[in-house]
Amino acid sequence: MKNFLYSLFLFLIPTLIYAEDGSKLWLRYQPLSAKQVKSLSMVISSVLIEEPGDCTAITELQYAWKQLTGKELPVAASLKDYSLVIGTEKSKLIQSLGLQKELQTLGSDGFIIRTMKSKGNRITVIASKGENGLLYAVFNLLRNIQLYVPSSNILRTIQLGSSPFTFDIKEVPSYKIRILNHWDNLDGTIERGYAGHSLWKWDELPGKLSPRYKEYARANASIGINGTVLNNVNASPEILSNAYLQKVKALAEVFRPYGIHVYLSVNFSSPAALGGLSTSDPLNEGVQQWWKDKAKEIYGLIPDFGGFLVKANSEGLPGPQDFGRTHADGANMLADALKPYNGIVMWRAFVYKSSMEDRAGQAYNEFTPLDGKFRSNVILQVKNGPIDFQPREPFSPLFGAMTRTALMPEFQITQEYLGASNHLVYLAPLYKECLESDTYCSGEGSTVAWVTDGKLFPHPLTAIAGVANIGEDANWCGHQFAQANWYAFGRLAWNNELTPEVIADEWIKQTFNQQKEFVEPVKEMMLASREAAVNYMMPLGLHHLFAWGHHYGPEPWCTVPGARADWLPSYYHKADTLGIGFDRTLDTGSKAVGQYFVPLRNDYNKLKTCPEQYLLWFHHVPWKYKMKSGQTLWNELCYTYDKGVQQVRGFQKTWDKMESFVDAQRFHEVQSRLKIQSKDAVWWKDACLLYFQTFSRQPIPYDIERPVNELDSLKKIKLNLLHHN
Ligand code: GCV
Repeated sequence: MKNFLYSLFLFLIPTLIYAEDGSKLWLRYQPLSAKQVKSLSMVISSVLIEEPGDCTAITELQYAWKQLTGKELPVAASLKDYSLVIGTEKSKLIQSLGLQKELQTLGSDGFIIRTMKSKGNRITVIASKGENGLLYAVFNLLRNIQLYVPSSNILRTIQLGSSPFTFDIKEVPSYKIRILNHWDNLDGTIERGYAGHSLWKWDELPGKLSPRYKEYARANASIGINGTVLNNVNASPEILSNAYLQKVKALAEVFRPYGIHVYLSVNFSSPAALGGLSTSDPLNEGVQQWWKDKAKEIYGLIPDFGGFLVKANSEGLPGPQDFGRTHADGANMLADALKPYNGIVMWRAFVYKSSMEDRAGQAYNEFTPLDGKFRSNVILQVKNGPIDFQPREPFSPLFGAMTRTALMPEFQITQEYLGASNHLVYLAPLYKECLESDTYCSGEGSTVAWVTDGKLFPHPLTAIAGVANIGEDANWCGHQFAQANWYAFGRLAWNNELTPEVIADEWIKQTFNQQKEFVEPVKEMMLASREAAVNYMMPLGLHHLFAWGHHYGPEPWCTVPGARADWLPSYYHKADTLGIGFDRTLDTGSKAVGQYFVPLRNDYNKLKTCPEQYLLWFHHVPWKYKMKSGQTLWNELCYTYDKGVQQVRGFQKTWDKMESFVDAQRFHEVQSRLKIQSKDAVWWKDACLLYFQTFSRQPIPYDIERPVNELDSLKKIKLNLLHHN
């Protein structure tokens, strides 16, 4: 019996060690070895707290220190060798170290981590203007400890300062507001959410607080996110009722210690729908007063409330145009109501009417005439591309076109068009591609990043938004690797100069392990994954080939009687016997290319100079057109789809080899999702090639994998997933 129990115990050890469900995200704080703890103590061995003891930064530091080293970090009463000194500019000690002037340049969230000498002691100082900065600094320090200490010798490897063994870090976030948009409905469902139901338990709030609220706040703070819009942009007026505001207040109180401000999406017709007014016309005094009263009520409950996010006159939602007013009239009316409390309005530019006008050009046409007409506390929220979060789009031409209006990029973290939570698609390369795009609005170097982060146009407001992929699943995001997209969004919002490589490296090491044999191949897989998805879904500038409603699988043939043309794939691919692609050129097309600055306008306009990744976005191209590779367009399309399939097969091979490096649960979850992705990639390839072949009338090159599906059977697939267009 004893022997049996002993063997059972031995058998269970690995399971216990390896039972991981991903719920800890990148905040796992894996214990360091005794040698590593010793190395660390030769840099930091006590903490001198120049802040009130209940400061969140200290709590997080102590918690993590215990996890990493097995011990509390001793609190020192006075300065000692190897002290970590933590304080804001108000601290006498920080002032005596001569940091005050420098801190003034860092804004409210920036910080310094610096190794210095003081009275003969070698100390590391964490300093900022306010408490939020300290929190970000602590998370930065903890990240660096995790990334560098496990390498053999900390004294050699933490060379973050000007000389070895020192920290010299100074960070100021790229954007003032770094915000998640939750498309969570009040009934607990999430529009385009693939990780279970909403985290927000509206029925239980405000009385009951799920422990996950605090975990959510910690995770966000650890990557620098400082705002959250709790509800769907397709907003129910109900969110502004007092009953819901009480619930929002309860959440705001949990998030506040982590520097996270709460924002709400509002329905433009709330004055009528909720307030019982006869109109919601923004120029009506009663309506204006209603919003002012509502703002007063909100700020009475939540003094640090951030403001409103508004989707208006878009996809059937109400807006100022219903009353013959402009977007500026609508946004300014809300901005005036929020102004006394320093609240802001994020007004979405995602608008398109059911008209014959090219959808890709509509937001630009509606908004550019309003440049300079918005209040200073309004910021326009612009999706990265001109259509709708496709696997690849050129950047939205609104970036750079409205120099007198603050503009914020909106990215999608949730994978509406990228295989939901089944596909491994690391999105940092997509975000970065947009941020790095040169708009040429003020000559070369006017990147989307610089246009929006205040470097080029000094707007008082700078912000960036990501549509969250978070739900109540244990691992938060559905797919273990989808956590990397939440992480990457936060890190890029904090520092838009970081590279996808660096972010992936950080994420893998904190989320899984530090072993080179694991980190390198997994990183390579992540970095290739977005391009792979483009390849097997919509290469060469193809877009919106998705199935009606759920946007998961391919349906390039889709027809729905009475449907809006611009909700159907054929509107976008325009395949016929001559060729394929949307002609947006100046002479023969929709002229949308004219919305870009020179030289892009000219480059995109000409078939020969248009980058091939955008070819079918801007041109209707003959099937036999010679591509740069020397292949015809048709062959190139076939080879690219096939490449996408092969890439996913490669990811499977990579992952299967990683079994010994990962806990069983996470290994199997990822493995099984890669199987789905692999099958889906073939589904995409067969569906698109077999369908487009009916137009090209060319054989699929014989050296690539043959279709394994019949077009007719693929056409019969009807997935029973949610949603409208
Ligand atoms: C929240 C696309 C999505 C919709 C989404 C909309 C938007 O159309 O399919 O689900 O609605 O974008 O961004 O407002």
